[in-house]
Amino acid sequence: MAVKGLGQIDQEYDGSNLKVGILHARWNKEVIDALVEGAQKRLLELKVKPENIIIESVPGSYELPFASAAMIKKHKLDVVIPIGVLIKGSTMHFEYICDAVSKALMDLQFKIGVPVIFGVLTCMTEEQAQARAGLIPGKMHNHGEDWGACAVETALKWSPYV
Ligand code: DLZ
Repeated sequence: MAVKGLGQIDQEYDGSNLKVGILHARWNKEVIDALVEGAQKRLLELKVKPENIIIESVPGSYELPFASAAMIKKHKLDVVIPIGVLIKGSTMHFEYICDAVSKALMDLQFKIGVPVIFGVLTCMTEEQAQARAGLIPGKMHNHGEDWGACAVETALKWSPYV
């Protein structure tokens, strides 16, 4: 049996008072669209109100950290889910962007006091990315759903102590 993945959450969460941002890059659109849909579906299941799910976009993953900070302030968000899909090419571009973006997103949450979920896939192939967005039947689940659940749990459980 596979052990990977978030699986069941630890308790039933009620996200009805939360304001959640989904900020997605537009590179690798097919995969992005599925991940955004997965995150949105899970947020709604955890009772976040549709009008409190704000979706905006940036060109590529490199723009996610700066725009996440701006989006948190602009919409007074309780949590943001930046979503990007980075796929390795033939140069070092991938390594630099993955490294910069993951570090900037980690740092942002401490600076701004709002949780930032890590919704960035860093894949060696397109197929790996499609699998992680649930686009290859029977392979893997849609990781966007995990990010939606992480957002609600983290905002409700930990934000009150910041
Ligand atoms: C330039 C670039 C490349 C090569 N690959 C990706 C990718 O796989 N996924 C992604 O989200 N963005 C990519 N980008 C665009 C950069 O993230 C960024 O938008 C540009 O370098 C402009 O700052």
